Amino acid sequence: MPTAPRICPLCEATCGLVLTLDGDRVTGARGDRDDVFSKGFLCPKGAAFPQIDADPDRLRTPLVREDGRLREASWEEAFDTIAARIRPLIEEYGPDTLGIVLGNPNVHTMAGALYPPLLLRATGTGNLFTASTLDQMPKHVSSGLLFGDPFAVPVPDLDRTDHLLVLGANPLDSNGSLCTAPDFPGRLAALRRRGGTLTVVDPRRTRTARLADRHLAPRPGTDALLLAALVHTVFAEDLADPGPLADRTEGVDQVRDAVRDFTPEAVAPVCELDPGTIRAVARELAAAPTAAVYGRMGSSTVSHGTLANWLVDVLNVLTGNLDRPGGALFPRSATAPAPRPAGPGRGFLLGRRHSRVSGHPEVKGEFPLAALAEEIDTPGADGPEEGRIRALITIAANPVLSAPDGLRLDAALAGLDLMVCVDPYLNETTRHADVLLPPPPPSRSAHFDFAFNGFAVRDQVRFTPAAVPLAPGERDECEIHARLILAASGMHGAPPSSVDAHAVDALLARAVTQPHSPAYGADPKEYAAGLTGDSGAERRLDLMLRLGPYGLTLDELKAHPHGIDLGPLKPRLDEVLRTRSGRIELFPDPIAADLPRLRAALTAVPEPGTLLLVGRRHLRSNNSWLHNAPALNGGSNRCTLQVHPEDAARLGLADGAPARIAGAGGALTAEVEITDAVRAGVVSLPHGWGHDRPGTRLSVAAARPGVNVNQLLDGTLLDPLSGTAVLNGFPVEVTPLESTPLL
Ligand SMILES: Nc1nc2c(c(=O)[nH]1)N[C@H]1C(S)=C(S)[C@@H](COP(=O)(O)OP(=O)(O)OC[C@H]3O[C@@H](n4cnc5c(=O)[nH]c(N)nc54)[C@H](O)[C@@H]3O)O[C@H]1N2
Ligand SMILES: Nc1nc2c(c(=O)[nH]1)N[C@H]1C(S)=C(S)[C@@H](COP(=O)(O)OP(=O)(O)OC[C@H]3O[C@@H](n4cnc5c(=O)[nH]c(N)nc54)[C@H](O)[C@@H]3O)O[C@H]1N2
Ligand code: SF4
Ligand SMILES: [Mo]
Repeated sequence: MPTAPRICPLCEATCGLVLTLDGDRVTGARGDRDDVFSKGFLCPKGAAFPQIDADPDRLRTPLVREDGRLREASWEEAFDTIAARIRPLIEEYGPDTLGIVLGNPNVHTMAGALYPPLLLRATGTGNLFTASTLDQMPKHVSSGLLFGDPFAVPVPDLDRTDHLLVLGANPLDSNGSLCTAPDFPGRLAALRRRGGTLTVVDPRRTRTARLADRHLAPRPGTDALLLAALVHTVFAEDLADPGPLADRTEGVDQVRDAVRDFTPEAVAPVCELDPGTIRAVARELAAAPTAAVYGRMGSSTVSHGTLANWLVDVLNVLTGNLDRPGGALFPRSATAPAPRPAGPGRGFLLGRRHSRVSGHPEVKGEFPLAALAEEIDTPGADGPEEGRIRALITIAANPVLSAPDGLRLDAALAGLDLMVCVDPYLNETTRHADVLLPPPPPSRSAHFDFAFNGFAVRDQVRFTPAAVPLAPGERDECEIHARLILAASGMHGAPPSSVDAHAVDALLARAVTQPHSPAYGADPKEYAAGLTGDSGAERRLDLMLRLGPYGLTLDELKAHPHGIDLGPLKPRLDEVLRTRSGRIELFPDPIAADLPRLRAALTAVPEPGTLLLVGRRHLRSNNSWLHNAPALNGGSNRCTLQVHPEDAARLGLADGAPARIAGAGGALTAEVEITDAVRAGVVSLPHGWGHDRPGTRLSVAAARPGVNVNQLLDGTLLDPLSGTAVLNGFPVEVTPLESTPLL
């Protein structure tokens, strides 16, 4: 049987797969033992690639709404419809009448990396919403403020560290996030084998926590307090030792003053942890030869998410572990711009604009996804509805399930003048589309990880071409995006390649004037003529590789089908820092301004009996869109409410029986699963479920729909600095269903 390599696009680990092919069909997938990074690792999702790829519910042709119903259409009809309907709206109401929503799989496709920035520029809209405000935006804000670059995210040096402190992440099930590491379980096992220490902070005893030397189970939403107490202890016990970072950091003394009140004793009753244990964790961290502090979803999608993310790196700096081997380092991606000379940069600004309805500050050019519904359904106060969203483009996004209060968003989407979706499925969100543009299955697309190479625990670079040619009638997702840009910007009918040519020209025009660029002084036309690649997207990749820090070319990548290893992470703070001072700004003003809120949390001890809900991920799932693969939907991958035995007894909940869960945004019914894997006072329900809406085409998922946890939220709970929704640690009431009067 012929085989073809394909980087797995199903999570951030980016494992190399070997696909077995029977003609144009993918019949098998195994881990690629020759892959320079993943070395044969594979998880159940990767093994299910053939089923996911061949899902009969995937859309094969565009759909266009006619007389209220979606019907199959040609690509020409689809783009003609978009062009005819979007421009008049933009011309009448201005560019902000177009909203753009970018979902998670954009970081897993070449199209999603290369085209959405061009779409934004070409349409001029300021109404951008992405999954980042349901996820890692606090990290971007923290990095922007500390280092001057929101994408400068330090990554734990997993393979060399002596001590790893993990907060709010469960890489044994998620396979890692903002820490791209194929075979995370193996890498953690290796840490233990070489005598290293693993500490996990999580209100659930996760599979990751079970591996740990020490597991702390705090009350959800209190990581920032715990971290502040760790920082406090480091100062109080004279353990701070930033080493060479001392000369390159400002604000250390202000941080010391700022955390003075956050003693282990002060935070302990709120975190519900023992102060002695907090001190011990701080001492171990400081004493370790090298250590890395790493926080993810559970310390990000909480009400002090930005402060928690900031404190994570404050600890990395104070213990001297930032930018040193074994600590937390900045990966050097092959497509990042070649490093410019060290020195001050432009810094990072928040709140340059505010959202129309609630006045949320812009962050990285985005508004909170939790505020999308109100931006659509709230009429202008007086006169013209300037900036109200009447047309929406969603790309690889399912916010009806992934964002708070899906029912309100559902209704808002139904009231749009125009909705265009780029998505392979007719699902809870895309069922509202007027035009639905389906990309081909992943086996038919080339793959390059623009995003994840920048978060990888080892520098490496890999490209896999499409394993199977496009079927008749299919269009590459890059071409779909290019034609969408043309249709939305008044250029309908121009060749899609013109979008790429324009992008190449724009990038080169800048590069040839920059003395640090490999293209400095070159003739842009000649340089562009030398680019190789089978498509406009590939030529753009080739250009980025050539202009990148390793001076690679796409041809070199193609000559190495299992990738090129570029070595372990290296210190490179000088290349990264872009703050105005040219130093690490450890105590930035927006952080200082948010600290009183954290201080107030010191006295916010909850009422006895309060239940806080947290999420959980299952190895055989991925957000909202993999429940349609029979191999993944079943067994222990179920939408149950996990409840601690003490809470179950107190509330009269029985294992396997239905319970009513009520939150600020609504109520749900889910089956109770009694387990001491959640701590008392905490219940857990996974996200991405709720596949029972009419008008979708997800036959497997609809048979076991589950419920949408995000319906418990009303969209008002946010981390104010980053606009990120609080998805973990929000209050709910749980009652046995039998005792609830039927409405
Ligand atoms: N309560 C709660 N809510 C959460 C979370 C949580 O932990 N708890 N997690 C949050 C996080 S971290 C995230 S990232 C978001 C994710 O939120 P979303 O990005 O909105 O959700 P996904 O389920 O990833 O949906 C992705 C969409 O992309 C489509 N898709 C899949 N492959 C492709 C492709 O190749 N091309 C295109 N164009 N489309 C594709 C799918 O059909 C689906 O419609 O959810 C968030 N929501
Ligand atoms: N199998 C699978 N893999 C995935 C995904 C998936 O849906 N399924 N989604 C992908 C995406 S988009 C992302 S962003 C990543 C996310 O990757 P991770 O961040 O590793 O994912 P989670 O499993 O949500 O881990 C969050 C943990 O935080 C805990 N937690 C909740 N509240 C708190 C708190 O207040 N404090 C602390 N310390 N912990 C808390 C939860 O119990 C949970 O175990 O996973 C990616 N990989
Ligand atoms: S760990 Fe992630 S990238 Fe690797 S096979 Fe599984 S889903 Fe794919
Ligand atoms: Mo995510």
